[in-house]
Amino acid sequence: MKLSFRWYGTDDPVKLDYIRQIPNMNSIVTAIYDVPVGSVWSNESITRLKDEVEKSGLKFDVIESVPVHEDIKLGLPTRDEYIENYKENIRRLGKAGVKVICYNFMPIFDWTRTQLDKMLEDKSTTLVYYKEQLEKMDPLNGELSLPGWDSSYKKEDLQKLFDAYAQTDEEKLWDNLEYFLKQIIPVAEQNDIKMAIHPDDPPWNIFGLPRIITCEKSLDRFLKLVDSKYNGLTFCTGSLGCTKTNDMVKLVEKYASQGRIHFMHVRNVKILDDGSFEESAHFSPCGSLDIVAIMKALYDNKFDGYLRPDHGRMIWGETGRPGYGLFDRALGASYITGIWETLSKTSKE
Ligand code: DNO
Repeated sequence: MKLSFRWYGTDDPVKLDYIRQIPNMNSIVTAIYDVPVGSVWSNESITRLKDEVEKSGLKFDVIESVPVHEDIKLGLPTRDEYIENYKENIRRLGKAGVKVICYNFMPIFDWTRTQLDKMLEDKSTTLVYYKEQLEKMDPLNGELSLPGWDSSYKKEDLQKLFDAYAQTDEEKLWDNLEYFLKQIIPVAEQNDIKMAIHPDDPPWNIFGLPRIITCEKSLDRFLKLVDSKYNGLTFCTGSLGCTKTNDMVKLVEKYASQGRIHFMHVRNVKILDDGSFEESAHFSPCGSLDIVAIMKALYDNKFDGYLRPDHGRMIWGETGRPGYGLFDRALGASYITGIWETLSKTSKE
């Protein structure tokens, strides 16, 4: 297991030097943020980012994300041009030594929460998804504030995208994903980069838009679209695990034993009765997931991919990017390291 930490670049209030001080930290997970989705990343900016990361003593080997342009997801004629750009990014990142690229195939919206600062009993704040709040949200009014949201969309663009997705059902989305993978996976193989799709978060349709990477059946189908180890998963416990219908331990065991998990996002989530959930601290009793059992499933299957503590709450007065402060994620990282060390010292070979 190679411990890693997400960093949003030089504007991130969480400094690389602080991340470096977390025990057992190995790699930075980052991306180029100042270019439009779908364009080719310049070699200069890739080199600058790599140098910055390596200067701090950490490795530059995981990119999250190279985002997929909506035209690819929609299967528009313009997709080929964007796919060529995507391939070029894979080549350039391969030359820079990157080993894993995380991406997702969620229409329009990335991860979605309904409130970013819900106060918990201990007065920390966290991200939540309340079904009731979601039902009142209007994705088209141009005022949504979502954590994984590209705020550069104008109201008119959004309406157009929604109209286009009205013609794109789940099967069409699968076809478009297959088309994309058949072109990019061979390039990933040539450049020794493992592609790792992030599951849909939450793993169900929202705002009437289709979502397909949601459960065991869909992960099986996904992995078969191109049966290469370069076509793999970012296994996000908090995304797949916010519904009781997905058994996290069983799924981690299954896909880790197949060697198809290249990147783990580990976090805990408290599932509420009505299809709502709250993000919680990593410690198992704080949420609905058994983090020790998940880590054991990875350990028993000799997982040697990248793993990052995923979102954290805001604690100790920290402010910043929701889910991505330093303190709670550092606690998560240390908790995970503690579990791993215990497993390695107590498990019989
Ligand atoms: C949320 C993240 C996602 C993830 C993308 C990958 O915190 O896990 O935004 O980066 O879905 O493309």
